[in-house]
Amino acid sequence: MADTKQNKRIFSGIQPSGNLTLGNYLGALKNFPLLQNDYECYYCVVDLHTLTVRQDPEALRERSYSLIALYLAAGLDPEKNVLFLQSHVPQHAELSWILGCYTYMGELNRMTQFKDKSSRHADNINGGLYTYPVLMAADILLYQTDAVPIGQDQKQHLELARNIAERFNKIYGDTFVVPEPFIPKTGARVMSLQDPTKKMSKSDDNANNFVLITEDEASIMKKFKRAVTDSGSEIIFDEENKPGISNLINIYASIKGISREDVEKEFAAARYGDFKMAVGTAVCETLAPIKARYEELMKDKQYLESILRKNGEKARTVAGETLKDVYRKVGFIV
Ligand code: ATP
Ligand code: LTN
Repeated sequence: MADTKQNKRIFSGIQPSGNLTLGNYLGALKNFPLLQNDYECYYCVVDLHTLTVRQDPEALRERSYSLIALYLAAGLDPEKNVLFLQSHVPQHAELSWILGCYTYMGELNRMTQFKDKSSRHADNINGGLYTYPVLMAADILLYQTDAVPIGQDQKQHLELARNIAERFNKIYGDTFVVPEPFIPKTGARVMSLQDPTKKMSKSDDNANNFVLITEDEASIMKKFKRAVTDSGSEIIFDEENKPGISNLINIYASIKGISREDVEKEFAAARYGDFKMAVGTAVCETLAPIKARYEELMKDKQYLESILRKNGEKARTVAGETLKDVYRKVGFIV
């Protein structure tokens, strides 16, 4: 049979480590529903990953429900996508152990997210933080994933997953599909509104640096009004000399689904102040219905719970098949 998109698989995950930002939305979440009609999609709430940083147990549980509600609110149809929790599928941790034995320290030492997070959490540089990319590789490889929608910052981790898959396949014969990254042209790296040389991040201490998906309109507008811009007055994309304006162009292009050049043309005669307000308004228009739907969904935990239970079952079946094949190949009695 021809290899149609229908039997191609997508996998992606987001950590329930905080409220999602506009960066998470444009870099990842916004692209998830675009794939649901053409691919078999697995979207996971990767709760195991969050323990690399200390979590409050009750808050973590609440944020996991919250993230599933956001997946749905962003437009993911629970009948068409497998929406599930990582901790409901034990095969993630099991495969992670095996893949760890096929990953070199040298490879893990090169991971920039590890270097970055260990400098930010110097009092808790734990083993999980170090081996985290191996768990991410297990997440992806368990589902024989063809493509992984992610933001730019995860590209290095995806490269590692590819290398591990290729290494394993070479030793034991074809076992894993080697996944491709799916990184959007605009919105793949949304920068902080106050310091546009660093990534917008949900764990930032300064709330003026980010906009949350569920933030109220007045607050979003205020943050865009205060967003740092650059010297000069032209609205042109130049990341090196105009990081602030370039970030805003990128956000607007991604929200509207247009190119950066189109944004430059649309605002050729505009002033910085007007442009900032236009970006803020476009962001609010897109996020408002998502926020409203999210708030509705959060009132019905039983519904969210039922989705998780049903889909956990499906995910375990698919993951179980891959793991069994791996166990057999490495020499375990299955
Ligand atoms: P933290 O700030 O706690 O490290 P994070 O937001 O970087 O978290 P995740 O929640 O795991 O990390 O990210 C989920 C997805 O959002 C990933 O695909 C990631 O690449 C993407 N993403 C995160 N930040 C941005 C950003 N600023 N711009 C674009 N995409 C982003
Ligand atoms: N490492 C990612 C989250 C993540 C992920 C995944 C993304 C964990 N497992 C599998 C895509 C596929 C992050 O920190 N943003």
